[in-house]
Amino acid sequence: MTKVCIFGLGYIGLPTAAMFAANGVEVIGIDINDKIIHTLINGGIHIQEYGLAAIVKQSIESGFLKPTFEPEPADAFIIAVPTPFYEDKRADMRAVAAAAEAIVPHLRKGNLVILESTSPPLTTINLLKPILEKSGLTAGKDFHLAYSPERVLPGQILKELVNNARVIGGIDIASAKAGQNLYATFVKGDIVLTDATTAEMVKLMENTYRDINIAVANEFSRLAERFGIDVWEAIRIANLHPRVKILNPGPGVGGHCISVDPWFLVEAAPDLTSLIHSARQVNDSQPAYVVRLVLKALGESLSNKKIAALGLTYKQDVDDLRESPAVETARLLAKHGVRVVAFEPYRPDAQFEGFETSGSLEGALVDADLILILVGHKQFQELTPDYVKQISHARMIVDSVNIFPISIWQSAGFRLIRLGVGKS
Ligand code: SAJ
Repeated sequence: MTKVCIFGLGYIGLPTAAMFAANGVEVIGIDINDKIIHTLINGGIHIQEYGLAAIVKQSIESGFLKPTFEPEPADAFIIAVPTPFYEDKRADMRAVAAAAEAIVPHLRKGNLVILESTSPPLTTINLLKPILEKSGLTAGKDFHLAYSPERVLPGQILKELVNNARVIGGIDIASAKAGQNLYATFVKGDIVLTDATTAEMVKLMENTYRDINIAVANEFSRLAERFGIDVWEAIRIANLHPRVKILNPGPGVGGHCISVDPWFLVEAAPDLTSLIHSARQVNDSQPAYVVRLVLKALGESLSNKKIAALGLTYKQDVDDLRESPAVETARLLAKHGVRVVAFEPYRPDAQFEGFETSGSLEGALVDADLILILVGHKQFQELTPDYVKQISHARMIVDSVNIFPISIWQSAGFRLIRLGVGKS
């Protein structure tokens, strides 16, 4: 296969496009957002991801990657557009359907169509196939159709795209094999073939499993506070057991994957998903839990108090703000009447409804009464008591991600309150 059309130049589509282009495949990269297309054409990039800017620039300069709005006939079509949810948590599949419709006029015999976007079970067969067959061609007979979930971790996307095992679920064996043939261009990990619905479930199960594991860690943190112990110490010791791997509590679960995907299963089979549903509710209520911790620390009078909220992205050392529990926490806190000034080093210019932001760490810290750590960015891990003392009179810290060593900060005169620590 020498020419591929990729729909969606976001966190997955763009790195995938660049990997194909870097390996000599002609890539037509399609996006509906003209800011993205123009940024790319002009040598820039709209995503911060380690190593990505260089490989994208090189691919565009070499002519192998062409960012544009319109698809062209190609050997393969890959759909990597977002699948968010509506307010009521139902999957919003409009972008997938629109990409499929855009493929129809260009679909030829022998083509391969692959869906990468995380989707509810049966999407490939029940949503994608009928749209593509409007072309007059039959899936499985005239063209190949497969689902191949992206499974890369933001922050390590390029490495994981190449080295992770890649699942390819075909609507038949020939479709799965065509997918294998395509991804073997750059994938060094195992390529595992299965059917389309199994591949859809694999992706949803992976992220749901992680969500539930984080939910139990969050519930453990609440129990630890009630019973006067340090959850971080308890988890460390429990994880010495050879078959236990508890994840970390925190302000909640964000991002466009783990906080979204389990809802696809709840929507598809509400009668079978009470555990999955509860885990989502536990993780979604975690910002309110952190807020309670802060309010308790501040005491009675909240007006005239300023909180420096450090970190707004959905996790450490990425620039992605989607579904971020840190943003939700800052917003909830501000609703209680305290002044919240947040600083996000990866998005210093971002603005939010409901609370203030500062373009610099100093701007957030100055005049603050309490420092709230919401994301464990490396920059915050490196903060020292001496530095903070120079800038701020705040001597109270609420650390929701456990990045500040208690002994160092307490001996420097700070009151450090950590999520999940009853003794504090
Ligand atoms: N989090 C915790 N505690 C933890 C680990 C994570 O509270 O112990 C929080 C993070 O802070 C973040 C959220 O969970 O808010 C999700 O972060 P993550 O690092 O667990 O996962 P994502 O969303 O960045 O990427 C996940 C990955 N899936 C799994 O690890 C099973 C990745 O491999 C997927 O490709 C990606 O979802 C996706 O696109 O679906």
